[in-house]
Amino acid sequence: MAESIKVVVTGAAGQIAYSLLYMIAKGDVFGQDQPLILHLLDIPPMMGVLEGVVMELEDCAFPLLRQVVATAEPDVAFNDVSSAFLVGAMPRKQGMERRDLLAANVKIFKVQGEAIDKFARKDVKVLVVGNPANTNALICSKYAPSIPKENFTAMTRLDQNRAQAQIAAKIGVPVCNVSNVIIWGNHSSTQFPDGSHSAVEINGSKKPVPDVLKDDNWLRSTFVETVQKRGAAVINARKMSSAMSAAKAAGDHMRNWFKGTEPGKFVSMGVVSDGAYGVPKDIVFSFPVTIENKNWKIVPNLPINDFARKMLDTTAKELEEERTEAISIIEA
Ligand code: NAX
Repeated sequence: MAESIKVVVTGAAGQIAYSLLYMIAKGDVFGQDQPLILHLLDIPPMMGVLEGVVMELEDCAFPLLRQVVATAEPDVAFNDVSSAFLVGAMPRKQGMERRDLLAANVKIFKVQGEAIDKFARKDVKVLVVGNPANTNALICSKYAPSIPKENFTAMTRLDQNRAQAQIAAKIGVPVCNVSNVIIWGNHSSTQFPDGSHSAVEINGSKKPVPDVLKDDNWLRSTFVETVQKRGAAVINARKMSSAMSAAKAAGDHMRNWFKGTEPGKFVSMGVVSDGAYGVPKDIVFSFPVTIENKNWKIVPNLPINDFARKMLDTTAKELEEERTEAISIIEA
């Protein structure tokens, strides 16, 4: 059997982590032949709850789980880790302004970036789930200059999975028959869920989704809005934000990063923009990517029509504004 790898989950006492830790420890992310040491980070007031989570992990008797380290110290949590799920973040409280939320999170992701820089493996793969995920990932990477910026990503996989499910339901096929749905931009209501390059397998043959649907209007309106507002719809119904589906998406994101994407398929990840598709550099923007040998590559040369151009520009603008605000907080 392979040597154990260390994996950290922050916000480990929270609701997403409760589902995510199960998936990781069971072998659904890094494989059934990969033993694990789990590092769980949360804040001091949550250490009691975290103790309960540790007990449950022990009681699951997972064959792959070799050790669990629960801590409130970033230096301990990030020590020697190969993979980091940054789930913990300051939630938006009533009466809190956007800037206050950003300020609280800039502080958290600065501290964690510094700890990653000092203590994590240099090839650590970082996935930021905690919101505002894209800008948090950018800040984190800025404070970890010894780690390649390609190693910092933000989660838009939940949006992708939601989009894939909407298209599958509309056509009436199993969700696994739909591929290559794209989420462009920010994990926010400005994101652009794009079904125009997606494909569907029907009776063993693959067809472009727009040709099967024959309803571009749906793809540009109802579909986009449903995916953009799906998080709010779940909160309305459940009185709590998406957790099981968010954990599943985080696992999907990291599994693809470690194990690669299937031939002919791509997935969406928030990555530091290199200027592809006319997107400004130095923002964490969700692009379609393929992954091989743990390296992601933005899918090149997809045609971008006028509608898509407008959508890409809107979400990029929001990310530039978030970056400006975050940097002004840091420099204040
Ligand atoms: P919970 O409030 O249940 O859990 C968050 C946990 O993070 C708490 O235990 C808290 O004590 C901890 N925490 C806070 N500050 C911390 C710090 N500095 N270090 C370590 N831990 C810290 O939230 P949950 O529902 O699990 O959601 C976590 C984050 O995911 C939120 O920011 C949420 O907005 C975000 N989401 C992101 C999604 C995405 O697609 N990118 C979708 C789901 C989710 O809304």
